[in-house]
Amino acid sequence: MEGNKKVIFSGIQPSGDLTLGNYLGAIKNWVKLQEEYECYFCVVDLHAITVKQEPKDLRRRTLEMLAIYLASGIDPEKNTMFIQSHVPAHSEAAWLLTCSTYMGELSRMTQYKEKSKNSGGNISAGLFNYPVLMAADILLYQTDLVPVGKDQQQHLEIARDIGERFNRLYSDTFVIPEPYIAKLGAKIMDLQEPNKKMSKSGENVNGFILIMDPPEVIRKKVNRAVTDSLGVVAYNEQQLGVKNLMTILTTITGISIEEIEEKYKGLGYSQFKKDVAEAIVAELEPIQKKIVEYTANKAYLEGIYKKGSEKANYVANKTLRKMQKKIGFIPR
Ligand code: ATP
Ligand code: LTN
Repeated sequence: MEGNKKVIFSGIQPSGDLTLGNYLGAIKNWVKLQEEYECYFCVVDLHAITVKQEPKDLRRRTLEMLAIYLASGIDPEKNTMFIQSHVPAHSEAAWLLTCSTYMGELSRMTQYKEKSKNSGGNISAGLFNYPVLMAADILLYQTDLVPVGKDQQQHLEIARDIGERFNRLYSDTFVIPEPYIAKLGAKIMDLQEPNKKMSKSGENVNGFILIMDPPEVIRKKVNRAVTDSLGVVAYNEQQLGVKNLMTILTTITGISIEEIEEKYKGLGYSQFKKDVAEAIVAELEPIQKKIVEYTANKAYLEGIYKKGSEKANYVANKTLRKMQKKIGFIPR
């Protein structure tokens, strides 16, 4: 811990275009938390290759992801931003932790079960081991808090189990992290099938909004979002589509659910949808401009990820050395 601030670690895979779900469920919270915590924000390229990646796309997306962090308001002076593969301790710690992780617990992971369904039978051992690498990411920085969307809760639980087990086997080594899952926005739903999470790998493009979608596309997608025939803007389980749009509006604007219900009483969905679309456009447009600027400035990005990896390597290696020593390896 530095300056008594608690430590935050989080990461996003550079494996596809980012959605409004990723932004509201993860990055927007990071921006809020950065003042209070010592933060590490990582682009997890080692995780991305658990499924097949085109090398040139992976390269482009990794830098884009860093540009998105910056454009969203993560301050490079206050936080450590880095690329996971630039800190070899992640791969090494993942191996050490793999050796005290059970096949049984890994095979219960929902994300593994879901993703291996779509892999056409060739499931990589990396996909199976994914949660151990994620545990290594988190534990190496003695992390207190991990801000993620709801879908990552199970991975956080196994990271805690892995850390606790190592502490028990070899004496106290790791801080055991807590998840930080926001009350609102932690699970943005698909606009076409509001019982499913919004995902960049969703089949219907009208179901997700990408961070880089132009304003007219955002307006069209929100306008086409599935609602219901009740015609009342209300927050409940019978109106999942409307509930999701209300969640998006409240997460972006800060206007409470009650205020939204009050404001649209008797007005139907048309004005409501227009306002949701404009809120998203107002939030994303300035970020999009900055993403384009940062992406074009390769030298600036390089400066940030190099400085970030220096600090990250220092902190991660300290923990890794402790692990090696406790396991019984001869010091180098
Ligand atoms: P995919 O959707 O393609 O399976 P992913 O978006 O879940 O991938 P990541 O890009 O690594 O995978 O997710 C980054 C962060 O975004 C994580 O913290 C995750 O919990 C969060 N997140 C992803 N989808 C949503 C969503 N629909 N709503 C809120 N948060 C989300
Ligand atoms: N599995 C996460 C990405 C991730 C992560 C992490 C998140 C990898 N390592 C460490 C928080 C902390 C996902 O969102 N799919």
